[in-house]
Amino acid sequence: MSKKTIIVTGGAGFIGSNFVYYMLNKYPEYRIVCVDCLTYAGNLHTLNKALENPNFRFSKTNICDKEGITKLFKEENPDIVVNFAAESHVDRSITGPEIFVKTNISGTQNLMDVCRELNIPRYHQVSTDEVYGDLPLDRPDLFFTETTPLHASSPYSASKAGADMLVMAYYRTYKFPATISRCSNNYGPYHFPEKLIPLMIINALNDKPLPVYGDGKNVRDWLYVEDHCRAIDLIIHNSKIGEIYNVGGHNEMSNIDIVKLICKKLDKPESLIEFVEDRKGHDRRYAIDPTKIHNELGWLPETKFKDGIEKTIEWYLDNKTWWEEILSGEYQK
Ligand code: NAD
Ligand code: TDX
Repeated sequence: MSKKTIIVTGGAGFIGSNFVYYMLNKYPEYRIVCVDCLTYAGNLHTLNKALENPNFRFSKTNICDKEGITKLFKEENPDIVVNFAAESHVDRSITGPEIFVKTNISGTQNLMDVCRELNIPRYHQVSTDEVYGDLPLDRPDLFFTETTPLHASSPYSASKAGADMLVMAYYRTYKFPATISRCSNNYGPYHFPEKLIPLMIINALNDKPLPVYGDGKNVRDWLYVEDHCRAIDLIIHNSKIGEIYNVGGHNEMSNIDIVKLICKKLDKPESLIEFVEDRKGHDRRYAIDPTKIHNELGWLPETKFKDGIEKTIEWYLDNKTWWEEILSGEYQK
């Protein structure tokens, strides 16, 4: 494998940091450059081990900053740019959509424009299954495929769908060398404690209420984060440009079942569960058909949910300082 330089935007967040570690470990000869402006969701402590690696560089830069991104990309001359940087929390997009449009759409446009100007050979957009909207609970036969029409429900998913449209428009108009992956819900280490699984683990450990939205019957298709990283690795190395891949492991679970499972694993009473007001526009069910990435690139998930959730709970038990510093706000200093 020849030596490559890969720029990973959003690498101080949940999936981006897992991807940084995955790539440093799998390709010790590669140079991995993380670009992240460290919003509330970015945590430099997450990258502590990577920062010890001479093949890793961190740059605190905003993906919307054209000058900053151009300067960095000129210095690094990357072979591939993988864009994870985004505002990612649906609830925050409901109370404040503006930053979602700015980062997720304009940021993507800015990155692609710089890549075009500098003739960077490859760009990958990390998207989400939420761009397809939702599926009814009473039609378990339905799944999202890559040709399912975009039908976003929240300002977050609309901003991700807008970015996807721009990426495909750049591919068609300029032959921009891009690919897109649309993954289902991830879980695993370094997941920010505003999202369902880490929030429930941490609240349960602290004997605090476990807020379940609505009736708790909404279904998500959960994938261990490392399986997502492997899918992106396969796409950036083996896929043609202009392709879109759905990524998901056929692991549908209702929110209430996940929360009950976490209570059981931590030996906490289900009486901690509190049903609270539903999320506005709450998507009912997500379910991915991953046939294309399996047939074309040989991808299959490797971590079963029962093992992944145990590893994840163990990680939160072993890394209390990581999340306690987030709860106290210390991590931003
Ligand atoms: P995250 O919120 O944990 O991390 C986002 C990172 O991006 C943070 O480090 C943040 O500081 C950085 N960032 C935000 N705005 C930036 C900007 N303007 N410039 C530079 N950096 C910026 O998100 P995540 O859960 O790791 O998601 C990563 C990507 O994967 C997102 O694009 C998201 O839409 C997508 N995705 C997430 C999931 C999931 O289950 N979490 C599933 C499918 C797709
Ligand atoms: O306190 C909560 N209680 C609750 O019932 C929270 C935070 C969530 N929920 C529900 C809402 C969802 O049905 O749990 C489910 C999962 O919620 P989130 O963790 O906020 O994830 P979701 O909205 O499904 O979006 C995630 O997956 C797709 C990521 O945050 C997105 O970035 C990704 O694109």
